[in-house]
Amino acid sequence: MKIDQVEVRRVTLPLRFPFETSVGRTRTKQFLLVSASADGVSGHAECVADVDPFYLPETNETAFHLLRDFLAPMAFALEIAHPREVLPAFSRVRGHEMAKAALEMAVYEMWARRESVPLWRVLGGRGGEIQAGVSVGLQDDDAALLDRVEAEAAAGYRRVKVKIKPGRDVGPVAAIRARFPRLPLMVDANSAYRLADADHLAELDRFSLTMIEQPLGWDDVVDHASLQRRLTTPLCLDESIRSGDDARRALDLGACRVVNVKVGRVGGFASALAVHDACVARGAPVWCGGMLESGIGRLANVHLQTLPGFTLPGDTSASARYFEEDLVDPPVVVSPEGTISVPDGPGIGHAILWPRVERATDFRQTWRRP
Ligand code: OSB
Ligand code: MG
Repeated sequence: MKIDQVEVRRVTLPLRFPFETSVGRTRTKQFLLVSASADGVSGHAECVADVDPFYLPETNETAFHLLRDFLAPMAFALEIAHPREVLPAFSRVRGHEMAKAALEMAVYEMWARRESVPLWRVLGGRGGEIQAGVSVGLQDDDAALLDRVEAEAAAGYRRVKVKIKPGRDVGPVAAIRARFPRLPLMVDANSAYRLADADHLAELDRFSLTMIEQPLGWDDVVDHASLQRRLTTPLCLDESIRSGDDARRALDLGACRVVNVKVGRVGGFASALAVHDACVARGAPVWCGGMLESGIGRLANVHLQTLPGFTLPGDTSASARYFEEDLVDPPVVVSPEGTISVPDGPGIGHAILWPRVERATDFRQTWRRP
């Protein structure tokens, strides 16, 4: 198979509630929607880059540049026997995992549609359902935080993650624990601490958290290994893991005991599968993170989580937590038992609402194979 056409749109969706982390506050979701076509069949994927480079270095602008000037031309030159060949073909480009992933995932999705199978089948997963968790942003005060946690636990989510940052950590976590003694609970710092904060972070050990996600530098594993030796709570790495090799090195170094995988952060499905396999080989749990995706990216995450190493609930929650109107029909829903059912239709398995995508698109470019 040869790719005939790549199309990139810039899509803007209002978020129902602002989402705040230690690196900033997001009010609207803006992302690139990438479509790849061959022989009249198109596949679609969402790029997880943001308008700013505050979570990781890429932005929508850098991703667009990489797609137009490097990745689409490389993809057009390929004769593809399986979508797993796409990411290795981008290896000359260093970094830019989010841009690579968007195109690679679009080819995977197109492949599934060509074969008329659900994406999970191409990835080696299974049908059925997955467990849903939820990520709660920084709130104005502890009362608002407790209300949110209560609402999410009541909605059925199997574990709750809350964002922390210096000055908003031990106090809020103690308040949640006092009210919900048995709730599976974890925290995510998005790199807001230094190794010098180790004694302070060790105060979190008394709350039976399932893990502490990415407390230290976004590109660090060495300090995380030092910190892990001083904590009983498992560390989980997000930002620091951008390939299967990164996961192997981090686990072997003792920098974490759990890994968060985001397909977009690691360069695509082939790399996410490598992260998954590195974790399974070491007996480390892996779970799927989220990037406030629309239904298109959200469903890709649902399919990935059917692989056997995903033993923990991830950050994949219901569309309605984020968007008044999602781009897929039906939207992603979570059962009262905290599960999401895995679609069995071709590709991501839910219809894309193209009229809505059109209304949300303010910029588009199409490139054809020369
Ligand atoms: O660190 O996991 C993160 C959202 C945007 C950027 C980074 C992160 C997050 C989340 C939200 O935690 C996960 C979601 O609900 O999609
Ligand atoms: Mg995180």
